[in-house]
Amino acid sequence: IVAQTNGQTGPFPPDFIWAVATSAYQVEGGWNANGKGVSNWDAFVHKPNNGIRDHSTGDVACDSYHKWQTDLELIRNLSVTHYRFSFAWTRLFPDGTNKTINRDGVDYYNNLINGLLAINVTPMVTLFHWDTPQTLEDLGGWESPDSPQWFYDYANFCFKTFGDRVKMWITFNEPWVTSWLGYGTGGNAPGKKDVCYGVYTVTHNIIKSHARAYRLYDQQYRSTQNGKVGITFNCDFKMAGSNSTADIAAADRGVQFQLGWFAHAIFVNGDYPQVMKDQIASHSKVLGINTTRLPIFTDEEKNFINGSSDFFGINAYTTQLTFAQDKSSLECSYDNDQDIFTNYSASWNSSGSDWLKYTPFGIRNLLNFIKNNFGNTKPIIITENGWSDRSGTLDDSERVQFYKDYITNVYLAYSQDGVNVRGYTSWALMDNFEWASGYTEKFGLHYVNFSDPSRPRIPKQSAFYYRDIILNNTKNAITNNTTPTPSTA
Ligand code: GBH
Repeated sequence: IVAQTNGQTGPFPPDFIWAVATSAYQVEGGWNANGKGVSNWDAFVHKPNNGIRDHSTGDVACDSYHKWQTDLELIRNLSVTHYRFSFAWTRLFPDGTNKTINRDGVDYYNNLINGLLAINVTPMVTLFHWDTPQTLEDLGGWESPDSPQWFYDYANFCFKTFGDRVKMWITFNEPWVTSWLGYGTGGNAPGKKDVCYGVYTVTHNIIKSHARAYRLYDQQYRSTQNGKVGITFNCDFKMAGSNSTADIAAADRGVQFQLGWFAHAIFVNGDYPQVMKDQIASHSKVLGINTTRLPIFTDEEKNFINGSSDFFGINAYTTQLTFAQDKSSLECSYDNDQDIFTNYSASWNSSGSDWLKYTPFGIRNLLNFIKNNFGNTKPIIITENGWSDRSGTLDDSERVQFYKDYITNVYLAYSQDGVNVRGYTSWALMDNFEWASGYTEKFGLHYVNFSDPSRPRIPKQSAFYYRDIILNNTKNAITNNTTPTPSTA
């Protein structure tokens, strides 16, 4: 039996997934290289007054379009079992549809996938990480009833072309962000603002799109390709601001509105959480709105959606204190429909991002919430977890502490609470384009010099630390085949 380094971060089960992640728009660059079409993010960053903090773009980003071989080196040095990355829809279908296939894009992803397999790293591919083809955005994007068909055609091509080697698919990354920030507040591309109706329409279409891709895989690919298809959500854990019944209910409601909005239909019964139906109906009534803002699934759609995922992907970062607050007299909005107020405890340390506070207990609570509300039979995979600073320092002892404390809490959820958590993913492989924050917030295990045209990458202290955690766990997995004794510190 190999001794554990600290007795807290493992051992996890032998087949535990240890991954590191990126997404296409955030790292690739090559925004118009060799036949790639324009995405909503390409369009958004090139518009004046788009609100991007440092006025930057992802035109070049980490230049992974050209430097994928260097990325493979970094990935190999980390000793991860899986690499999570996304396809840029417009690199494969320049106009968003299967009318034109961009060979260069197919070659690019083939090279990356084959390169990963050659170093014994399993590709985990996200089909959609927020970069909608602009041609489709112009037709209404995810507000269009045609969007499930667009996504079906795209997923079909990807399964057919890459599915002989890609065995793990994530349909959507954080659809809440697409709905709420893309079509609600407008802080993200495409920058639309419809907090009362649009956000609910978008989520409805995304859930249908996901289910269509899943059923397609079931019917046409699973028997020969034998892979898994899932979806990844984000949720800021909501901790009751006091032990009053009202605040406890408010915290629960907040998680149902953020996570249950998507997960309830897919993992529970094909439909939205009852608390959302009730809240939206009562707010609409007060506002004098007679139409159903929360769209309705037919029974056929419910059956089609229910159970349409092989695993539960979750991106977990932070926690919010949550209080009950009657907002029924305020403007019509998904935000106000919840009747909650959230903030952060002053005792939680700050990161380089306003929304991200140091709350390691929250990841354990969130995993338990998933277990108790969305089922514990399918594997739960943490598909992102990470910490930002503004400096990008190589001496990132804060990030090292973050990984230690968060992974410890994942381990406690697994070993003490019986949560079926089967994988953990660090965000991110390297510093990259952090959406509306541009390059000002850095999450990387590797530093990237964005003023150097060759975009050199340098490992931070956290890269070595994460590798050690992985190696200790995989060593344990190989040499220790007894049931792990949970360690309570
Ligand atoms: C993930 O989002 C993304 O998947 C990834 O692309 C990103 O780089 C990474 O995390 C780090 O942020 O201030 O109102 O605009 C994490 C969940 C949800 C966190 C949206 C930031 C913005 C809140 N994100 N949120 S707001």
